[in-house]
Amino acid sequence: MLEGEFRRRILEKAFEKKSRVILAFDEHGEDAVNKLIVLCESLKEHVVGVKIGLPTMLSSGLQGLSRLIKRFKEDYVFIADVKMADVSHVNSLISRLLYETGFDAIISHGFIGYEGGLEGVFHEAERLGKGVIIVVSMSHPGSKDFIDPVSDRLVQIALKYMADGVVAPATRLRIVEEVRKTVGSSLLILTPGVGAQGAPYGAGLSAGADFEIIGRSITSSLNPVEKALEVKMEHGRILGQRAC
Ligand code: BMP
Repeated sequence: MLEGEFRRRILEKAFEKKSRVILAFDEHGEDAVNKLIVLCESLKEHVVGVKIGLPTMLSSGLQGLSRLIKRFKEDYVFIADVKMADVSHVNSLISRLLYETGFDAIISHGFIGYEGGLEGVFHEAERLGKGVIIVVSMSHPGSKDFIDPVSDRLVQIALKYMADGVVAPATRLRIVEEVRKTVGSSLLILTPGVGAQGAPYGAGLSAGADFEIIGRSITSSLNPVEKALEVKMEHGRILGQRAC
């Protein structure tokens, strides 16, 4: 399978930094971008990607984020977490704005389906050589109501349209294991839910994920570098076991 640029870069960074950590940043307010700059400066050796959420985008605007991404684009991959779920022409506009801001990949919901929905995201991604990541299950209990019963079909959509990866929860490892069985090495699996949401560091990796998305445990820590190192050490232990 043809490896997309986003996927190639994030795996390259994982190898260089010996890290499987994607930082989730969701803070808002006047100082949010400055705080993210400080984190980006200090975590360069330990984190492969930065996933920026809507609270930050809405309070800081895309211009400030564009400058930040330009400054750190050699150090990290940047993921826009907008969990897209609109009709195609709107998805297409949002994707264009985010990709032109400098984001390397966008997270979209899969339940909107392809025709007249996801196609807007995939077309923009293809046109600009960028990445798409599809949510196939979420870390909160309510995901069992509507999303989890169709997780298998969401994974199939991600495979069919050659997404770069999927998001699946470290809080429900059976799902991560199932997704890995289905996709083999065709898609990256990114797992949120570790740390602040209760799953132990390394839980996602132990179930076969490629990366763990970690937010507040690092961003709210008094010593983010120390916390990232602690996580990295646990990841190293688990990847060592996985290799055996
Ligand atoms: P934290 O580690 O602070 O709980 O942050 C988790 C991050 O992962 C948040 O940015 C959230 O939007 C995201 N996320 C999640 O928690 N669960 C999901 O199912 C999907 C997500 O993208």
